[in-house]
Amino acid sequence: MTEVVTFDEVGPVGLIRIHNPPVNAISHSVRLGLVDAIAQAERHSGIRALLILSSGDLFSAGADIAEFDQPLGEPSLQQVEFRIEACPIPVVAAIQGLALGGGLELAMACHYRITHKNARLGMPEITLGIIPGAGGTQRLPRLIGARAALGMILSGTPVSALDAKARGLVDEVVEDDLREAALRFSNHLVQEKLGPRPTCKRTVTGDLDDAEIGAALLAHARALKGRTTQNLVIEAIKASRLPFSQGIAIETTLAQKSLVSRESLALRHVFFAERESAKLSRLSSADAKQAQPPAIQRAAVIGAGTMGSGIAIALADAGLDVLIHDNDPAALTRSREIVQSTYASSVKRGRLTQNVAEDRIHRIRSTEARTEVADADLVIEAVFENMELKKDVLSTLDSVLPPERLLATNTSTLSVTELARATSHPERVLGMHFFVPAHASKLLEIVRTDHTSPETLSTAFRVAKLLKKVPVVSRDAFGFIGNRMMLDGYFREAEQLLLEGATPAQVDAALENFGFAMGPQRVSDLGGNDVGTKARVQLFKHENRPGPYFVIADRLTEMGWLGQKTGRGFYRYENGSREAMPDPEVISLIEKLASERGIEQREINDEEIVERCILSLINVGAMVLEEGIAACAGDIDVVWTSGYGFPRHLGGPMFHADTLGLSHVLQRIRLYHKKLGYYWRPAELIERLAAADSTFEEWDESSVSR
Ligand code: T1G
Repeated sequence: MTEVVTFDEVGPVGLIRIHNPPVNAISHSVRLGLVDAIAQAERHSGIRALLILSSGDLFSAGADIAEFDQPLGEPSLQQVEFRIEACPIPVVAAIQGLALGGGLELAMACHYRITHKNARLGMPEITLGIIPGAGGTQRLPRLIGARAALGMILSGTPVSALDAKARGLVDEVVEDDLREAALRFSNHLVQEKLGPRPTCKRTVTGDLDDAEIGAALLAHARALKGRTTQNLVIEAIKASRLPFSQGIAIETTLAQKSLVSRESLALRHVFFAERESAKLSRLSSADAKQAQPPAIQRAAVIGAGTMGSGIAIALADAGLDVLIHDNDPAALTRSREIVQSTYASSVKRGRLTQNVAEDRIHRIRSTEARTEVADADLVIEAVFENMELKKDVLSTLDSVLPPERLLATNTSTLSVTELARATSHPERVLGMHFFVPAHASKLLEIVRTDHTSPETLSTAFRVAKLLKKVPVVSRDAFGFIGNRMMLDGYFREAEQLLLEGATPAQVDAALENFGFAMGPQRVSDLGGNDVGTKARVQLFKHENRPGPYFVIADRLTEMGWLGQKTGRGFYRYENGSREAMPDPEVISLIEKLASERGIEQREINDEEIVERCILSLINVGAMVLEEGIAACAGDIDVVWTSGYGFPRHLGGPMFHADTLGLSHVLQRIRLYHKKLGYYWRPAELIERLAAADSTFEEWDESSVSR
């Protein structure tokens, strides 16, 4: 009996417990343990029912994803499930917390399911680019019907215990002690002589015609844009109409196909890269590992603009008491309105109850007195992107805030090191760069300076975990990781393509077809073209960039065409709508700017647009790596997939580069270097890795030992 599975007898009930922290993943040793336990129970004549449950907060997070890249050890989860299903005595699964993927498949192979009321049950495989491969596409339709099963597997989002009961996925929902309730349930089966109830023997209810499949795909179109796994899911669920043994054979083939797909390799890369970027231990010295971050209950935000208000909401959502400060009472009023309307729409969408929304609104208090923040456990400054103004704010805060408290700035482009110099305790200062909308965007770029102390860094990681954000650490440099790559690579090249003859609509459409949520010109109009212009003004105080460098966006800013907020930018926006309308005046302006620079305009196809924008992103990404601004390529992929809308199913720019092959990437960059000049010079790191026929992934692995 392996230590990850134990077997006990409680009267006539055999109690099988999975204990594989942190998430009870169904690893090879768990599968071996389950089969051993069932065999033991079958040898024991007094055992009349079996109960499977888990230790810890959750039933199981599914198959062990870390095992996917190795040959699968026998027994497979499917074989374990066949064993359970064929058991001559009833087998009950007792679910607490979460039952996901293979964890839910294991429970569906049991004859009965009982769950705690707070549990959630789901099939998130599609978020990893795979289809359920342990009977999920065959047993789920038999339990809840083909249409509901398709919806659950395409969304990947868990359902609540009550919803699962209503759909027929579980037999009972309990309020109190799950183990006791499950034992009562199992004993009831014994007393009532209720035997096994193999799910595989059930028939699938409800038809699934093309219209319903089309409707289900439409419902998940945004999340599944550019993806293919959904086609395999549909094929597998259609097979659930066949006899079980035929359907499960088809599922196995399709699951194997999905497992080796590029889409799944990319999504699994992002899954683990997000967990790696959240590990402070990876980045820091011994003493940082010891640093125990202080408790955080009260937070303060300075600046009640859109970002400040969004950050305040994120902090309140994490259960903190928040003080938001601004000198301008009108700004505080507007902020209040933003807070109330944000929560009102969350209630309207059923994401929050009215009570929870009201509690969170009350957690956010506003003040005009900057000194009132002295009691806060952390302060985040989010005032206007201006060096002098931010320095003034930070020095005032520094004078009222006890020296051990974290002082963060939400600057997106200014030097955090220079800002920290305005304080007497630069060791407690760092950047906390939130992304629009601050309460919903997953990414938090944490910017450390050479002075930032390990304690301050670990507190920032603690805050990120509290806010359920994905933290990525950047060294302090212009634009940090994301904005540097966006400005010096991706956006810069998009502008160059406009000067050479492409239109904003063509460039945006090409990159949206590639998989970006929104193209560069539309993003610029959404954020405000002036934001980029101001960032460049700051940049040019310290660094230079060979021209043309954003001549179009800066001219639009000069003309007050700032984007959505002024009704025109790269596009026109009629009467406050968000729909981007092509603007012939912008096209003529671009033609004029191009001819002033002797740039001849020509037809440009979408392939060239995508290649140039993506390769420049990769090239600058490699420079960010070799300059030590990002700790590893995986971090860059996390930044771009969780903060800048780079398609997750391509794994992020650096993973995508590895997929393209670095020799090919280098060859193409050299071509553009020859054609377009200095700013296309290949990053040395790409030259080195290509020469060694290596990859960014291998570079990351070796960086652990560097
Ligand atoms: N396998 C292996 N490791 C896993 C894992 C899994 N399924 N789930 C989590 N981990 C690790 C994770 O890498 C981290 O490790 C630690 O556990 C804590 O995770 C046959 C084939 C459950 C909601 O997609 O969504 O079943 O970084 O930091 O924020 O059809 O983890 O500490 O070393 O994320 O509390 C389907 C994936 C698998 C669920 C918990 N299951 N996991 O979130 O902790 S495919 C999933 C999650 C499958 C079958 C198919 C989340 C969580 P480390 P964490 P968390």
